[in-house]
Amino acid sequence: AKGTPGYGVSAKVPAVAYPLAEVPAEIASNINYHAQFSPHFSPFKFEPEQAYYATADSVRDRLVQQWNETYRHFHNVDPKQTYYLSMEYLQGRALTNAIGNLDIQNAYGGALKKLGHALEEIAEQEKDAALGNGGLGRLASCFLDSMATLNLPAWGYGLRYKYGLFKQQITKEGQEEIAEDWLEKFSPWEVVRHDVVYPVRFFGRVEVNPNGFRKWVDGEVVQALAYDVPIPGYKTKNTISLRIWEAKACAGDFNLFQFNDGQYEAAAQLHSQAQQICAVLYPGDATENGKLLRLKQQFFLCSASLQDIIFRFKERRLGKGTWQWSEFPSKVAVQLNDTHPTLSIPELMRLLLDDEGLGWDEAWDVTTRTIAYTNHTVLPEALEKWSQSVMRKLLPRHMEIIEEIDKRFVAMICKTRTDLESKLMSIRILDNNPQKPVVRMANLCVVSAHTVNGVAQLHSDILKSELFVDYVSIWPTKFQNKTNGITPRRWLRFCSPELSSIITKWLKSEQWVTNLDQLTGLRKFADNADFQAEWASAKMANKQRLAEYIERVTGESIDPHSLFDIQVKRIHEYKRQLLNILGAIYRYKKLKEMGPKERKNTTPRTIMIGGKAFATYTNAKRIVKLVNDVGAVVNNDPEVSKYLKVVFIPNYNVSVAEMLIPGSELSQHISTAGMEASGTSNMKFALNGCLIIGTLDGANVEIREEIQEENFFLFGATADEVPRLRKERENGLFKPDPRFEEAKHFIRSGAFGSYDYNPLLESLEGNTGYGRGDYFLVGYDFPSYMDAQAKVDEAYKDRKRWLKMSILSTAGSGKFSSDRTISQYAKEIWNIAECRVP
Ligand code: HBZ
Repeated sequence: AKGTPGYGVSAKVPAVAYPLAEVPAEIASNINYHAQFSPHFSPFKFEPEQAYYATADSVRDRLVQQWNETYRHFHNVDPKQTYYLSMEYLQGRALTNAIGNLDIQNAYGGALKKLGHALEEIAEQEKDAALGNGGLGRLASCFLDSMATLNLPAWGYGLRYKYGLFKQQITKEGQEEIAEDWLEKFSPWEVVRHDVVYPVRFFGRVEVNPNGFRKWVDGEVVQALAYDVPIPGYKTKNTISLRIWEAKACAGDFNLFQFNDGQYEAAAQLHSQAQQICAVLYPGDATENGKLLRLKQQFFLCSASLQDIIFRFKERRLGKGTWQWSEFPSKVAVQLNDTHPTLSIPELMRLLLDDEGLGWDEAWDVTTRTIAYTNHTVLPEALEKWSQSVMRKLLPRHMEIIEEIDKRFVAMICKTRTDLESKLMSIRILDNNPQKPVVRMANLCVVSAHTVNGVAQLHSDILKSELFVDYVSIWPTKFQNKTNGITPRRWLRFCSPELSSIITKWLKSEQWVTNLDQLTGLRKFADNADFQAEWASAKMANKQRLAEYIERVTGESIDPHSLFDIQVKRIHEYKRQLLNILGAIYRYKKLKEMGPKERKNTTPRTIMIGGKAFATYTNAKRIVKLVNDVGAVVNNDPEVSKYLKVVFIPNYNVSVAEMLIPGSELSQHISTAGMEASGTSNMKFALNGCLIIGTLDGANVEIREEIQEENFFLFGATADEVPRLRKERENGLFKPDPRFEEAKHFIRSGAFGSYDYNPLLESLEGNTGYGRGDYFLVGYDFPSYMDAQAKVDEAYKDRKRWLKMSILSTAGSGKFSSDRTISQYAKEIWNIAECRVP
C-alpha cells in the first residue's frame, strides 16, 4: 500500500469535543459560519441551495465527532466485525435522515427559520445518492441504518460511481435515459481518506519461483482511494462507515514526456483508463451481459476491501503480542450481497496463499469460515456467469484458484457422494461446455461460503428445494432464511411525521421507532372512532402533499378523495406492470360503456405507476410507453376522468418513494408467484397503512400472515402451481378469460394511439416460444386479479372498514423492521455482538 492507511486512533491524537449546543441561535450562527468559511459559492448568497450546503456542513461536524469516537471505540474494544460488501447502495438523501437520527430536528428547524428558510425546503435541495438499481441496493442502505442503530461493529464497502442510476425522462417516444452526475457540485456527506490507498492489479501473469510459490505480477495497477460516508444510528452515538472506493492512476502514470510532445491523449491514457472503472453504475437489475468493465469493477471492490480488512485485522493485533491467521474468522465476517462480490473468495485465498504464505487447507479454512452469501433472485438470466477466458485474461491467478476449488469439490463428490456424480455437470463451479466455458458465480459462492441465505421464507424454501437442492444434501445446515426488512426511521418516522406522531400519541411512547413490534399495540384502537379520525386526517394530509407533487411533475391534477393506487418498482415482465395496466384499460372501457348514473356508483381511482426500465430491455420500455399512452387518453376523457386517472410517475427514486408511500392507500405487488425473491416496498407500503393487492410471492406471504388474511387482497396462481400451468399452456390447454381478450383487443383497436403494441401483446399470446406463450401468466391470473380489484372497490366504499384495515396493516408490520433482520444476521450468521460507544 502507498502511504500508511490508518484511522487516527493513535493515543497521541487526543479527541476534541466540538462544542455545539442544541440551541437554535447557536446552530444558526454555526450554519452562518459554514456559509462563510466553508464556501462552495460566491459570498453573500444564501438561497436555499447555499443554505443546504451550509446546513449539511454544520450537521456533518456533529457526525464527524461521533464517527471518530466510534472508530476509536471499535479499535480499542477490537470486537468481531462485519463487512457488508455490495456493488450497490441506494442511499437517497442524507440530511433529513441525519438530523432525524441525531434527534435535532427542532433545533435545526428553529435555526433555519431564524435564517429565513424552512428545513423541509432546504432538504429538497439535496440530490439523491443513487448508487444502486433497485431492491438489492436499497436493502443494503436499510441494513447500514440498522447496523448503526443496533450499535453493531459493522460497516459497508462499495464503489464511488461518478454516474449513478440514470435519470428517467418521459417523452413522446417513452423513456429516455439521462446521465446523472450526483457529484456534480460535490457531496457534503463524504470524506476522502488520502491515507487509505491500495493497489489493485488487472491482467498480467503468474510467476512461479524455484520453490514453487506462485505470484501474480505485471499487468496494470490502479490505486483504490477510500471515501467514507458517515452512517449515524438512531439516538445513539454509534456512527458507522460506508467506505466507497474510487479508482485512480498513480501520479507517475501521467506521461509528461508524451504530453510535452503534444500527444495529450496518450499522455493521460492510464489516468482515463483508471477513471473508467468507477465511471458508471451497471444499470441492469436482472441480466448479466458480461461486460469486461463490470468484472473489473467487481474485482476492484473485492480487492480493495479485503486488503483494507486485512490491514485493520493486523493493525488491531499489533501490540497485542502474537496472533494467528486462524483467529481471522473470529474477528471478521464478510457478507456478499448477491454474487456481485464473489471474487472476494479467490482474492482472499490469493492474499492468504501468495502474500501471507499460508498452505491451501489453512487458507481455505479461513476463507470459508469468513464468507457468507445472500442470494436475491432465482431468475436464471440473473445468475452471473463469466467466460473462463475473460476471467483468465483479467485475473490469471484467480482463475487458477477457482480451478483448484472446482477440482477439489469434484474430487470430494467423487470420493464421498457417488450418488451425486450424475449431477456434477450442473453443481460444479466450472461449466466446461466447449461452446462457451464459464465460471458459475453462484456455485462458487455456495461451495465456499459457510452460510447461504434467501431473503424471504418462500424464496429460501425455493432455493433449498430447487436451485440449490443438491448442495442441501451435501451441507444440510448451510442454508438459512433471513426475511428482508426496512428501516422504520426513513420509511415511517421521517417520511410521515403526521402518522408517526399519532402512533406515538396513542401508544404513549416513541419506542416503536426502534422496537417496531410495539406497533401491535395499535390493534386495540383499530375500531376506535377518534383514532380512526386522526388516522384518516394524517393519511389525507399525505395524499394532498402527494397530489401537489404529482401536479408539479406531471401537470396532472388528481382528486385527493379518489383511491390512491400505486405500483412503483423497476419495470420488469415478472413484476407484471402489464397486468396492472391491462386491468386499468379494462376498467376504463367499462366506465365508458356505463351511463352517468352507474358511473357515479363506482369507486374513483387514481392509478399511479412508476419505475425505470433497463435501457435495452425493449418490452419493459414498451410497458412504460403504454402506461403513458393510456394516461393521455383516460385523463383527458371528460366522461371518465372524474372516476379514473392513470398517471406515470417519472424518475422514481428513493426521495420520490418517501413522498408516494405515505400517501398511498392501495399498492400492487403482483409478480408471478415464485419470481419475486422478497420485495421490500411491500413492507414500506404496509407500514404506512396502505393495503396490498398481491400474489402469494416473496415476502407478501409473510406480510399477509402478520396483518391477517382478511386485510390483504389476494389473487393468482401459487408458486407450486406455476410449472404445471406453464406445461398446460404449452399443451394448448389454456383458455383466456373474455375480459382479458377484450382489454388486449381495445389496445389493438388503436384506442391509445398508433404505436405498435403488437410485440408486447404477442408476448402474452401463443402457447410457447421466445417472447410468446405468456411465460409470466398474465392471462391466467387476469380474472382473479380483476375479482380482487372488485373487492377493493367495495371495501373502499365502507370507510370504517377501510380505515380499520389500514390501521391493522401498520399494526402488523413490526416483523419487517430491518432491525429484526439485522439482529438475526448478527446472531445466526455473523456471530457479532453490540459494541456501543459509551
Ligand atoms: O433484491 C431484488 C429482488 O428482486 C427483490 O425481490 C428483493 O426484495 C431485493 C432485496 O433482497 N433484487 C435486485 O434488486 N437485484 C438487482 O438489483 C440486481 C442488480 C444487478 C444485477 C442483478 C440484479 O446484475
